[in-house]
Amino acid sequence: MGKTFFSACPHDCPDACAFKVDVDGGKVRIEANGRLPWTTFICPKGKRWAKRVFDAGRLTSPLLRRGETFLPLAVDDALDIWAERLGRTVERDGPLSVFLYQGAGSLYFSKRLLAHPLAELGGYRTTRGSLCGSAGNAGLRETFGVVPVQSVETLVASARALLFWGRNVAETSLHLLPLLRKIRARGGRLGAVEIRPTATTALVDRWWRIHPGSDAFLAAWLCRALLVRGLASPKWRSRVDDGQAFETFLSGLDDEALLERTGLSSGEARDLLDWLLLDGPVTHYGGYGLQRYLQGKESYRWISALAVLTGAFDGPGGAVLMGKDEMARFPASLLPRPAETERLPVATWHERLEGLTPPIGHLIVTNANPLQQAPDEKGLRRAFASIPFKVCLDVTLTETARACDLVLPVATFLEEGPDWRGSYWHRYLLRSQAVLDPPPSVRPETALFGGLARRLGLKRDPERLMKEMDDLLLADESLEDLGDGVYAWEEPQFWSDPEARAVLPLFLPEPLSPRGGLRLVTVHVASYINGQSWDAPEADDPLEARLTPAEMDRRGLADGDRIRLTAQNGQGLDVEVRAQEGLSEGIVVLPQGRPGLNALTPPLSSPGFGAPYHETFVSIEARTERKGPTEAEDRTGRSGP
Ligand SMILES: Nc1nc2c(c(=O)[nH]1)N[C@H]1C(S)=C(S)[C@@H](COP(=O)(O)OP(=O)(O)OC[C@H]3O[C@@H](n4cnc5c(=O)[nH]c(N)nc54)[C@H](O)[C@@H]3O)O[C@H]1N2
Ligand SMILES: Nc1nc2c(c(=O)[nH]1)N[C@H]1C(S)=C(S)[C@@H](COP(=O)(O)OP(=O)(O)OC[C@H]3O[C@@H](n4cnc5c(=O)[nH]c(N)nc54)[C@H](O)[C@@H]3O)O[C@H]1N2
Ligand SMILES: [Mo]
Repeated sequence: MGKTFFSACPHDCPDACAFKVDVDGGKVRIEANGRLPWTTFICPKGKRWAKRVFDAGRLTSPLLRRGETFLPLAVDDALDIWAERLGRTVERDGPLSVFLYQGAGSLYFSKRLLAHPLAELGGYRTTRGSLCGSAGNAGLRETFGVVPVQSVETLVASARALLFWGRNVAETSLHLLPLLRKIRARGGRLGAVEIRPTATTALVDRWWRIHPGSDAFLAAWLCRALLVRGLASPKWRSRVDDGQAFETFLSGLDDEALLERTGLSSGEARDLLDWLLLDGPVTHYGGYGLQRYLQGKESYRWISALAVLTGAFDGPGGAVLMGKDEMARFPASLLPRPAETERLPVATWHERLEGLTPPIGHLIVTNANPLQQAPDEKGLRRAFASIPFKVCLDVTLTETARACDLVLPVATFLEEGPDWRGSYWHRYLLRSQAVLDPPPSVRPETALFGGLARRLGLKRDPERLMKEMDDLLLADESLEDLGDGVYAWEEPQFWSDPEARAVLPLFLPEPLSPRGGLRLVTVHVASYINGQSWDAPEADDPLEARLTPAEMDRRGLADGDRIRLTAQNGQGLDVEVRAQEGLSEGIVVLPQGRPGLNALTPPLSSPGFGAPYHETFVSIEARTERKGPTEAEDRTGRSGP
């Protein structure tokens, strides 16, 4: 007889789906748990977890580096070594000699508990900002004081128009698609501002193609047009701090110069203006791609200003949104409170190692694969090599794990619990149960950090704290138990708050100047999440780059040709090339999340501590004669170590 459990997709995906997991004789099936109304189906990458837990590519034993190879060892021995090395480093150089690097591998709440042993030791160094949305969030916070929240329910019930600013929901937020059909069915309209045709531009009514990084200029042109024509929301002035200064700034701008930066003709821009003004409230639905530039924060400030002028404060359905804090209901009493921390920018921390006192002697990487997902692979490898002891906790032997001294396999969410997660899209919380036992030499991550804590004589044990967290959340009266592990929360809404206000921008960013070569734009794709591409259907396919047909002609390239991309840092990557109509000029597009790609991206930190991946420039060279690449290099499209 099979058994049914309730769980949740662990992915860093806005949809945060509720899972119903059936286990029968060791066979696992993952289905939609419709108690969460937006979980209408489970996508292939969520379903893959049912196989992934049994995949041969999974780590099943701790590994200790011995020269160029790894030796398997028992969990207890691995924890002894970890505790001994960590204890010795802290004793010699103090707590800040430990660096904790945590990524977005799993969004379960228990991941927040892992730092407790380090906090109890006195503190640690860690990253500041994220590889993901911190530039855009900084722009929203500067404008509104917070990252504004609009519920899915309000969007679906009240928005008359949705304008996607680069947000490619048809690949990256599939559970929104049925809701878009609902919005359309009641007469709502969909539009997009993009730099290339996407699955999302294919489904909206209208889309406008702009130059990369030019959203702020388009938004400024639209703001100016609204004010000059007297068509801005009549109430906007009462919700901003210095409307006069904003108007004065806009009155000094030149329409033609603004539009030139965007690549739109004045006719196209006026079409967009008319479209925004057709009727009813507009939600500006911002993406992550448009803030992966040095001025990503400013793009969000200007889209925010436009949202205020198009009536975001006027009534339900008007808004600007991007994401929100999926950890909002994590019990504050369980946050690690280290006496000391030092945060270094997530995209450039490794460049600062040399000057640090105390030096970093011990690196812990968990839920992250920076050697694949963070910029400047080569620089990071150099930094890793300079750190005496490095521990990586993961499900598979990633690029990052391979560069560490000790690798600890972790249990998956199906093998650990009860645990909880929230969403950066909807307002539900999900409680997951353990469904399976982990493989014999694999432990839940909280147990590994708990084992570390016990060996160091510490009291804050993450495994015990996870139980405390479960008790606190079960007793939380602000959560409504809907059954089957789904809890609803009446999340405070920003736009309907009468106190909510905005501070509008008073300058425009410098226009992006091309720095020679093509701008490399990397995008998220439907079939896998972030860097977790190892078991995706296309894992063995060559990486495919997209160029405009004109660019292909200029270079004498045909679909399927092999080319080498060489970045300004001298690093190269071999890919296949294919023409795509409708791409913005001067760019080459690749899917993110594949090994070797971030060898090309420079270590830059953008205002708000984001990672401006799209400030990467490459030259192209045809590789008709392929000499010498090994079969493995061939398959992954990698160009070298
Ligand atoms: N299936 C799947 N879902 C995911 C993810 C995944 O990897 N796979 N990742 C999750 C995570 S962590 C994130 S952060 C989100 C990302 O979600 P999205 O923001 O939807 O995805 P991106 O591909 O980063 O960027 C979206 C679009 O921005 C466009 N773009 C690039 N530059 C500009 C610009 O200057 N202006 C404008 N207007 N558009 C521009 C790109 O062409 C791209 O189509 O998706 C989440 N959901
Ligand atoms: N060039 C380029 N690079 C990008 C992007 C881009 O658009 N272009 N997008 C960026 C974005 S938006 C993001 S969010 C980052 C994501 O990059 P990361 O934060 O590194 O996230 P992932 O690659 O999803 O997952 C990291 C690792 O976590 C592991 N993992 C899964 N579950 C667990 C667990 O329970 N415990 C532990 N210890 N490990 C687990 C996975 O196996 C995986 O190896 O990538 C960024 N990198
Ligand atoms: Mo992300």
